[in-house]
Amino acid sequence: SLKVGIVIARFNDLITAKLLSGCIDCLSRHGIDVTESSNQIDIAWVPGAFELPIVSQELARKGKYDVLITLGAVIRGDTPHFDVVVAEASKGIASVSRETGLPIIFGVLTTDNMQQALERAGIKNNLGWSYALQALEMGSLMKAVS
Ligand code: INI
Repeated sequence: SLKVGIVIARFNDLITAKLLSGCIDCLSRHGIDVTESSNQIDIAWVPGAFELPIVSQELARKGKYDVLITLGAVIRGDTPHFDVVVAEASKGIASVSRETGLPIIFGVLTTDNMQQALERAGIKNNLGWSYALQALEMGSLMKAVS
């Protein structure tokens, strides 16, 4: 019965779209209705990882979701402001989670290059699957302890 919100960055969507498909596959195999008409899952696309916190905050405030998953990919080789984007995304997501009491999974890959990102998005292992499992665990745990 968990309701899951996914906030996903379009920047590096070659990678983030793969994370999303791993995520959806895992949620579906664990009984979440992932069809178009589902009321158990919503997906919001944002321009980049920097925008993940503000949209997560809006979704968290709706009170509709048991857990949020943020998906992004920040690749060091591509940008001199890697550290800024990663720091703002991670600090922002952590503070939204604490302030709203909603578990938010940090599914932002931070890699040195595209090859490492591809390996984590499906070539070797799809971390989107792991983020979905962590979301199911945290969504259930927070329901149980609150
Ligand atoms: N956003 C990402 O999600 N990944 C990146 O690697 C990245 N790079 O390379 O700069 C990136 N930048 C965009 C940023 O997240 C914002 O969308 C943009 O600055 C507008 O606020």
